[in-house]
Amino acid sequence: MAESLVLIETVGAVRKLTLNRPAALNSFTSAMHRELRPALDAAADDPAVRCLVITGAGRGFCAGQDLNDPEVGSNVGNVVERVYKPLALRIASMPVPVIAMVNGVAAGAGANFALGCDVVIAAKSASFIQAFSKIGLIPDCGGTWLLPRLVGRGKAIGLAMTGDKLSAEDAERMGLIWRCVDDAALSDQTMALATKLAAMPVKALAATRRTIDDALKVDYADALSLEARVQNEMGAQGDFREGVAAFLEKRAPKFGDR
Ligand code: T3D
Repeated sequence: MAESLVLIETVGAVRKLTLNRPAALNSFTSAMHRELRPALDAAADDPAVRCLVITGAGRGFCAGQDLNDPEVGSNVGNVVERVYKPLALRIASMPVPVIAMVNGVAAGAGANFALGCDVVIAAKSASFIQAFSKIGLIPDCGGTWLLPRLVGRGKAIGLAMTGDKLSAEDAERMGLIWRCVDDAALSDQTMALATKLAAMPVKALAATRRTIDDALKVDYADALSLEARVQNEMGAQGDFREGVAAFLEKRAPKFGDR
């Protein structure tokens, strides 16, 4: 039987997905997408999952679209609309925090797939490449939206036009990613953070992501109104009552909403 292109593991309340085509740096094929989408949907639908970690097998995270895939070249825009847009939106709408554990090179749609996650932790030896310009394309999988928001227009255009390799250390310095850690510490530090987030009020964490993204689209007064609306929703959740009660009773909270 062929090996799975997306390995699925569950560690406590953390679901870990590993892109698994190491010989081709885990570049995306149609077959991999056919496994990845249901794996993401299953994590979203499983109430026991409270944090998602995505990584790659071998020395790469993901080298973007597999350029050997027969679908490439036929109608690039159609692939972006049909595959990469829903993939990016799936990540952005996960009901739990999503961590990209970037173990190696992340290029093209693979880089932006990682950058669309809530927290990006990369090994020192990892790198990020907006490889699109080198083959006559523009950044996709959310790159045009994410890059200027993460690092500002100037750096975004520089990264996208040159397609230069950005080290994980520079990516952290630039504010493109959350943390760069020693290679040997990547897995432990990521899983420790995932376990910590999984024990937090994840419904509020997902609402935090959504509200920050929404606030970027409106003016200050509207952002303040948005906060009031979402806070109203959060204030009605069991997690808020539990958080306050635990604080007052001087005990650890036990959050359950999702
Ligand atoms: O139509 C549509 O679908 C549009 C959507 C586009 C979205 C995109 O993602 S466009 C961008 C696609 N990705 C790239 O252009 C990156 C191509 N890869 C590279 O530039 C380099 O591989 C890296 C800089 C990422 C890493 O370089 P290096 O020297 O560490 O590794 P390598 O030797 O180039 O790659 C190792 C193997 O992986 C190699 O195979 P081989 O020779 O050992 O059999 C290489 O061909 C393969 N590989 C790497 N990236 C891809 C790939 N095979 C197919 N597609 C890839 N994207």
